[in-house]
Amino acid sequence: MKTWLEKRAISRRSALLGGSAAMAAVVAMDGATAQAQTGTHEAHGDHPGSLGSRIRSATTPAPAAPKSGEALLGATPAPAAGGALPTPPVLKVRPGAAATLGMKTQSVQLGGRPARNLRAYDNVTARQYLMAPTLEFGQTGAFGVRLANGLPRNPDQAQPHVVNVPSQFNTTNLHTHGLHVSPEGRSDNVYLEILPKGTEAKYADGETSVVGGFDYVYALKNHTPGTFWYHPHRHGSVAVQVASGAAGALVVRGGTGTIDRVKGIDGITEQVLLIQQVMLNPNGELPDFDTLWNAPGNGATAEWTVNGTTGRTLAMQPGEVQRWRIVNTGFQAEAKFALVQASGGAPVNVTLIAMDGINFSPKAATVQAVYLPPGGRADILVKAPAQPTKLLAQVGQYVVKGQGGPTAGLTAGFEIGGVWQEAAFAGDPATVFTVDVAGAPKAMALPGDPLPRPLVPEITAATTPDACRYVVFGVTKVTAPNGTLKNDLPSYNPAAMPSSFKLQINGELFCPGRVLFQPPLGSVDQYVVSTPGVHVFHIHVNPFLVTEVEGQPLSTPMWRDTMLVGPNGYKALTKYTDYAGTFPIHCHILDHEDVGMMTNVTVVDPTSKTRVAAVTHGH
Ligand SMILES: [Cu+2]
Repeated sequence: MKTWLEKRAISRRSALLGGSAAMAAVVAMDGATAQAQTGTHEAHGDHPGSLGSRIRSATTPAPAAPKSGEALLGATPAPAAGGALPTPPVLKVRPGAAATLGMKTQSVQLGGRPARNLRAYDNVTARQYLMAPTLEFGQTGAFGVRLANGLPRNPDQAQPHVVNVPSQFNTTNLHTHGLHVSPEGRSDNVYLEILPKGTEAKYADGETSVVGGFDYVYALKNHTPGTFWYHPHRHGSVAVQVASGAAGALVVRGGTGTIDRVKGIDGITEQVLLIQQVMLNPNGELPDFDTLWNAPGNGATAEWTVNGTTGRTLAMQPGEVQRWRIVNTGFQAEAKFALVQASGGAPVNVTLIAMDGINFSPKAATVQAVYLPPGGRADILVKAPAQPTKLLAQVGQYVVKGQGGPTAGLTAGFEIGGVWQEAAFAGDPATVFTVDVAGAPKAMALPGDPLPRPLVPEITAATTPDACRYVVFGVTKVTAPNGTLKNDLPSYNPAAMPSSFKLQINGELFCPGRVLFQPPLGSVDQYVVSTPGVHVFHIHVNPFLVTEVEGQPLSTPMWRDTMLVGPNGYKALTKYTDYAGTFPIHCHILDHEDVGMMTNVTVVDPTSKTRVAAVTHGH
């Protein structure tokens, strides 16, 4: 019987590619002149009237797709091996303006192999790399994103859509993961569906689904600055699209008094690092859910890439400090990210200043690695050694407690009893890029204490919650033909779903119209999260303050919005501020979410006549 780790382990090819072969390529290309394409594009309010009105009706013309053509394999020069690590282009959005994101079919060279017909965001100037642009917002204002769905029409559009059975993989929408914004209307409303351009209007109901494109607008109010991200969240096609690389960073840039203006952080070089886990069949494609669910038995594999590449080089000067914004955009696997000496493999300490976009305060943490569930982010300050050298950036799954070894896993990345918890890689990690420390010394200092407090609710581990919410992620065990219980997940069989097996929260599959909790606006809840397996808890709109992991109180409680959960679970506090409305909580192993491991929470405004704004238009 396969263990959970074996079931979910990504291809061991990644370790091979990250090992001697990739290193040989790096050495061979040392000093080469290959340049990463980067760029900054300011979005201007060219269609201000189209934002802020009610949801587009089915008959309203969709916004035009970006003019640039589709990137087909061979249509653009294949990127050279080696060379500089590319950086996602930046779409800086001004208050009142909108950026355009095009969802398209794209074929690119991904790390060491061709990837064909991926569903991914148009990557603007850097289109030969699979990396979505970075959206940059300010702390306050209405920031627009015009999403254009340029994917082909769904072949199964006319077929009945059964909830929790993945289908219609070309229908999309947009989630701003981690942003504290309204979950309703044109904001972070993941119950909307954006059908492919050209879909017959009869399939759009004008209230929860539209054809071709949609103008989102996100009203931020003194938002905490940090590293967030965006990705599709249309129930049933989330995993297929995110596993295609449809995911980009979303940076909220802070002003005076915030972490971004601290001496030693303000103005230093930043790198967005999108950790990717793109699942491809032997033909280099990800056509459907079956491909990723039945991997690797069906021949589909995923390799770790960063910004669409492997084996690239990031240049730093001796003594230089850079800020790296790391996003685990993988659809499924937790990732440990670490820097080690190329010679000897000794760990290199880094300074962790934020998790899930919320900065540490008053102190940063000195750590050997960061531990990111799918959907998690870390901001680290990397100080290059004083002498020229080479460092390796490694990514891999890590040993999870109870799932492959005695080393702590679910506690990794937290401070317990005054000790920062680390965990070993599970197997050989992939070397995703090399840091080449060379050139003139650049004496830069790390920031001192205290770091300013993040702009989050003023609650602490001592805050008394108004209610306690139990959330249990569970898999219904399936009776095998011989009558014994199977612990592993059965093969995905659309014809037998959803009755054959159930990935559930509190014993229930996702039901669009059902609301699990109805907390009042402004109240504080304690979440007690657990599972007999291993899953990933994510709440939209409001982050949570983790106070206790596996029965052990944290030395310093930590704000998160996405977190691995295991048998002994954890406790966290959240306060529902600013925004009433309905949003999901779900497992961020996205194939789990697509088959039903999701439920709804409605934050009720006691002053409103509408007691429960339940979602009534499910699909
Ligand atoms: Cu799960």
